[in-house]
Amino acid sequence: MSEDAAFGPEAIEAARKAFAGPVSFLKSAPALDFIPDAIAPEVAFAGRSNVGKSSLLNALAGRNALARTSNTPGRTQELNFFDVGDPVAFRLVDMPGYGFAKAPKDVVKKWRFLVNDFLRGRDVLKRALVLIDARHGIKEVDREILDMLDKAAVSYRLVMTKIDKIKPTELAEVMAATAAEARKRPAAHPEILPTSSETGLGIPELRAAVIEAIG
Ligand SMILES: Nc1nc2c(ncn2[C@@H]2O[C@H](COP(=O)(O)OP(=O)(O)O)[C@@H](O)[C@H]2O)c(=O)[nH]1
Ligand SMILES: [Mg+2]
Repeated sequence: MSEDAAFGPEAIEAARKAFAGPVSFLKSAPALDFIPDAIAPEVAFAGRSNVGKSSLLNALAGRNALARTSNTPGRTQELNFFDVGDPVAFRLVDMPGYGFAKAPKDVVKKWRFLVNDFLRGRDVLKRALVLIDARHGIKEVDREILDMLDKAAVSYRLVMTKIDKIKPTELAEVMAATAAEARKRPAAHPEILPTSSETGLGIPELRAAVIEAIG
């Protein structure tokens, strides 16, 4: 994909080094009262439950069990903070998943308030990465968070997950359709990052996208 040329070898190498040091779980915040002091730039990860968010965080950090991967969708309804570097250079924020079936209305409501308040009030938040399953493309449930990001003017990038699960021709189609939607959204980066936590494809570029965001 020609878009990959956006990150040169120096940017890729600098990003590799930035993630080579310690990455550690800091804390879990079920409400804004519990979020840590804003002492480092942050990049947040959002996506539907089961999109592969925990797997991607583990792949980024090169750890197997940093963020708990689970086959039980929708269990994490908290903001989880991870420190990268010691002393901390920046933080990754694992946002609660959305869009799982049978979510009680009050859970959805709580998700909406927590995420919206965080996006609007966190001045150290540099960017969000919104994960989209390559097999499905952008779904209606994803559009709520995209709208929230556009309205809060938090810049974001769309990241395709699980690209190992589809054929290259299908990937090209879903990438094109997703990029077309991204171009219409004011806070979205026009380029889509294809990734697979399974094969490692796109992980160096995703690290570079994080470093670019905090830079
Ligand atoms: N084939 C494949 N499976 C993946 C990939 N990423 C995640 N998965 C699987 O998708 C399921 C959900 O992943 P998880 O990271 O827990 O998703 P989360 O709910 O978004 O945190 C798990 O069974 C993972 O093993 C990937 O890149 N390729
Ligand atoms: Mg998860």
